[in-house]
Amino acid sequence: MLTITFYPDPVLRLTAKKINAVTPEIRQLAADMLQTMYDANGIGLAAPQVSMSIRLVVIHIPGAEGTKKPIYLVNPVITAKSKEQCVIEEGCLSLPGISAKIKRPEFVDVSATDLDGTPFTIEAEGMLARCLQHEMDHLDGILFTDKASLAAKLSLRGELAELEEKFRTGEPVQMQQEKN
Ligand code: K1U
Ligand code: ZN
Repeated sequence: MLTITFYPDPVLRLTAKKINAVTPEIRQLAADMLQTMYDANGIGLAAPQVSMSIRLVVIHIPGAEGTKKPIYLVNPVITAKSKEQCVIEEGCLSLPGISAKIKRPEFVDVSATDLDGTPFTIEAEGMLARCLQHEMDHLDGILFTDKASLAAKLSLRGELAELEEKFRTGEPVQMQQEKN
């Protein structure tokens, strides 16, 4: 199990590096990220959230409208996004206890490489489109709170300041609904 990095760790603000080759180490990291995501009850995880500043994302959205199986994305790129936008409540494993309604494109097309080095594309809508955008923002050092409305940003100020203080003092951060 990997350790999830919390806001405001500077690694979350870096532009992650492109992966040049899918090595056994990258495959092992992807497997460990997936297990870490499951243990934290998440639906997605980007490598910077486990302090690895590389362009690797895992996503598994359970349920009938979900992804059925995990998706591994190496060097993902959004190739198209819809003009239609929608508002969905987002959370983030790196910002435990914080959520906000965020407006983003409703549909996106994403190109990436899988763990065999094979290119693939996804035409995504709903929660998958949302999660892809959220995770790919992590690769560019962007957090969902950056995209919140001004009113939401103001109301989140106290909670963000609490996480900043815990980071400064080293006080442990409580994950939400963490599995035992
Ligand atoms: O990147 C992350 O921190 C993972 C994040 C993904 C995500 C959730 C919701 C919208 C966009 C992206 C999470 O998995 S947060 C925890 C979670 O499972 C969840 C939270 C809110 C709604 C649905 C799921
Ligand atoms: Zn996140």
